[in-house]
Amino acid sequence: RVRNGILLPYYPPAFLGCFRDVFVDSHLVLPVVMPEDSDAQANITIGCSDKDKCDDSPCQHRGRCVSQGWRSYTCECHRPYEGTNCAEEYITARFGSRNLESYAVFSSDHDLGDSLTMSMFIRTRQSSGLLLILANSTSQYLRLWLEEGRVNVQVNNFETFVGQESVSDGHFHLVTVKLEGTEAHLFQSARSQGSVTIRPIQAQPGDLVFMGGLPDSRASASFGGYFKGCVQDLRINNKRLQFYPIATPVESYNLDQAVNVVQGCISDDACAVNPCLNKGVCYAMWDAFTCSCPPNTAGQRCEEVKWCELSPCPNTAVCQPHSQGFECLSNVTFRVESSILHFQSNGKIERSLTSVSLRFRTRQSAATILYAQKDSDYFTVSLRDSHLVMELHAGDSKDSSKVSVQSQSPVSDGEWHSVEFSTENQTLENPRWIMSVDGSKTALSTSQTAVRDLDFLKEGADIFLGGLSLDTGVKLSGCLGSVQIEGLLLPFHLDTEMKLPRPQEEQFVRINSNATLQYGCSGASVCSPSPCQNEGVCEDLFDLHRCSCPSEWTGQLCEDPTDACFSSPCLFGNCTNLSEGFKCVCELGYSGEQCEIEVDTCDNSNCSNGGTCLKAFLSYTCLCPQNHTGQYCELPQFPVSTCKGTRWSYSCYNGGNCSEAEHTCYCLPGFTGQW
Ligand SMILES: *[C@@H]1O[C@H](CO)[C@@H](O)[C@H](O)[C@H]1NC(C)=O
Ligand SMILES: *[C@@H]1O[C@H](CO)[C@@H](O)[C@H](O)[C@H]1NC(C)=O
Ligand SMILES: *[C@@H]1O[C@H](CO)[C@@H](O)[C@H](O)[C@H]1NC(C)=O
Ligand SMILES: *[C@@H]1O[C@H](CO)[C@@H](O)[C@H](O)[C@H]1NC(C)=O
Ligand SMILES: *[C@@H]1O[C@H](CO)[C@@H](O)[C@H](O)[C@H]1NC(C)=O
Ligand SMILES: *[C@@H]1O[C@H](CO)[C@@H](O)[C@H](O)[C@H]1NC(C)=O
Ligand SMILES: *[C@@H]1O[C@H](CO)[C@@H](O)[C@H](O)[C@H]1NC(C)=O
Ligand SMILES: *[C@@H]1O[C@H](CO)[C@@H](O)[C@H](O)[C@H]1NC(C)=O
Ligand SMILES: *[C@@H]1O[C@H](CO)[C@@H](O)[C@H](O)[C@H]1NC(C)=O
Ligand SMILES: CC(=O)N[C@H]1CO[C@H](CO)[C@@H](O)[C@@H]1O
Repeated sequence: RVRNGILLPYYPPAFLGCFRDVFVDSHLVLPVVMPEDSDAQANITIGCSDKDKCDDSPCQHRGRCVSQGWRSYTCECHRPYEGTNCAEEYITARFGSRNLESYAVFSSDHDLGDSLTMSMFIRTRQSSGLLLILANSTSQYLRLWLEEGRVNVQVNNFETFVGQESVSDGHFHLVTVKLEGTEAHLFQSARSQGSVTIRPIQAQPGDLVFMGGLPDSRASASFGGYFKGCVQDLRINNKRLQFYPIATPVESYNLDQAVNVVQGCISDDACAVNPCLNKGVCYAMWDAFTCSCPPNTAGQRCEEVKWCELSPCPNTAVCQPHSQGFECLSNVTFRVESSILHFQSNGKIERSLTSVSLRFRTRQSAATILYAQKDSDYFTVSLRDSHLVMELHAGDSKDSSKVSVQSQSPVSDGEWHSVEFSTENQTLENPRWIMSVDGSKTALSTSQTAVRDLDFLKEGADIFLGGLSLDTGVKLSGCLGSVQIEGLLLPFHLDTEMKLPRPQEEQFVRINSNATLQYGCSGASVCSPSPCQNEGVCEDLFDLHRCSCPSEWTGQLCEDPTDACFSSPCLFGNCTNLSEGFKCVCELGYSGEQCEIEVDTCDNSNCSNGGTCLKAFLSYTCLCPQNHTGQYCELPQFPVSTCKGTRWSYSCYNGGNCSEAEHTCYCLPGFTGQW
């Protein structure tokens, strides 16, 4: 080191450690006790403690202790703590307390260049509001505001990007914006939320930092209005922007102005004007409230009454919550003798009617399910040829305003089917009407039309279920589930059957109050008495039965035996059961499919010469005419020829000739004997 041109001797750092038994000329120099204020004793203590100062955990709020030799330590504090022992916390500033417009302005006296890191803790429940603006005399070169709960960052009035995670959940979030050269980054806690390429900014002494809003409330409004919430430990680079200074000295910006900013982070009393309805009890939370709702109510403000928990429906029905009310859903069985149900709007229906949905089940191939009419407008849902057909005619009476759609597949199969009839896109001038059966796209039928809605149904139309109003048209035989027009039920139950009247404004009501209904869905009694014969088991398939036959029987009613030989079809023979019927093996003497033909032994008989064939068992005999004889009458029957021998005369029979020798005859073939 040089002072006044003279080179000073080099002094190493002061010794840190222990000495003992230091003698000078046999005098003990150290350790030695000296007066307290003695200069020679400075920074010397008795003993040789090598205890680490960090062993006592001096750093509070989870600050990290860094040991520095034996004597001292430093604390690395977590934000928002500060001070030697991290004992001090930056003081939180409350903006928008009691919904006042509040903001604070800081001025910088530092040259930041083009690298800037701004960070702060924020806590809010508002999804929008202005957080921070950095501005010089000509430009607001950094803007931060909340939109839909997420932080928006804009640099140089131009490059903008949005954080991915919402911060408006009522918890503290550390928000960090880094502008480095041509890049801007946003972090929430340690997680990156996005980045954008920017033109470098130039922050200069005298630039202003607006926190929570701008003095001009209209300018603030364009960023979602004034911020409502809390801010703590705001920093730009290493400088603090303190609303309320802490005791620990830190490098800070100057607070120029603070309007309606309040110390601390005290919540507004959200329960001051009880927001909970229906006798719900309000509990205040930070800038929010919850309602403890009495039973039967729900919703954030207990605004929904759970009507169904009051069991308002008759026991043949199921209660379904409905906006501001409830509906009693049930199925109804229609038979030829059932009444047709008649409905009308209660005159208070506001919504536009653009859809109809219903569930049904039938085996009828033709019937009217729903029919609605007002003047020349009508709407029908019917079965034709086992297919579902919907027809709509509304508005002026031109043919082009008629809609007719038919299901692609048959529906009269005894199964439940759900049908929806609706416009595809209300925003189009000529919306397409779509019928979807069982939600299947394949059964989707469309039609182009000028008919936009079914609003005539709410304007005094008569709506009938189960048949036409007149006695023409085939009445429905089957079941109907809930029928809804734009979500409004055509109720099978009368209000007088319910324990509570339905409270909702918009309703359809049943008009014919003395109609008798058969609730639930039951088919005709097709199995009692059982039509199945031979102990076949009857299965009810809804308005249709099926017989499950024992193995010996078959046919619709188990009336046919499976054994083709059951009826002994082979008259004279043995029967064999085959897949394609039976086969007879006939006894001798019989033929034919069923051995019914007795074999005619006289067919092609050999009886000749007019001999008559006489049938016998497996054989025949020939009855010969007089002039013939033999087995087949093949022989002529000759008279006796008389022969005269030398000694006496004799006779040969049956054509036999006299032989030259006396007493013998020449016989014809077939004959023998002496004569
Ligand atoms: C004692 O130590 C402190 C801290 O290291 C130092 O500032 C001070 O000058 C020392 N005193 C003497 C007399 O050296
Ligand atoms: C204001 O800031 C912008 C952006 O950093 C910079 O381009 C402009 O020169 C600054 N104006 C003044 C007057 O400092
Ligand atoms: C109507 O019938 C269907 C099909 O059997 C059934 O799922 C539904 O629960 C019934 N609805 C009511 C209200 O009983
Ligand atoms: C409805 O039609 C409008 C106008 O053509 C179109 O922009 C929109 O995407 C359609 N919406 C649907 C769900 O098809
Ligand atoms: C309902 O009652 C009215 C009058 O009480 C009667 O005129 C009408 O025929 C009845 N309808 C049925 C379906 O019983
Ligand atoms: C008769 O034949 C049919 C067809 O091969 C078969 O289904 C049936 O079981 C048979 N009946 C008996 C009694 O073997
Ligand atoms: C018919 O069946 C019986 C008993 O199996 C047998 O004795 C008889 O020979 C059969 N007859 C013919 C024509 O096959
Ligand atoms: C008729 O005679 C011929 C020749 O002897 C014989 O083959 C045939 O079986 C006979 N016919 C009858 C039906 O007896
Ligand atoms: C019987 O006599 C006639 C006449 O002489 C002859 O043609 C015939 O062959 C004789 N018959 C026999 C069996 O000898
Ligand atoms: C009944 C019959 O046919 N009789 C004849 C037998 O033979 C003689 C001679 O050939 C005939 O005269 C018969 O008429």
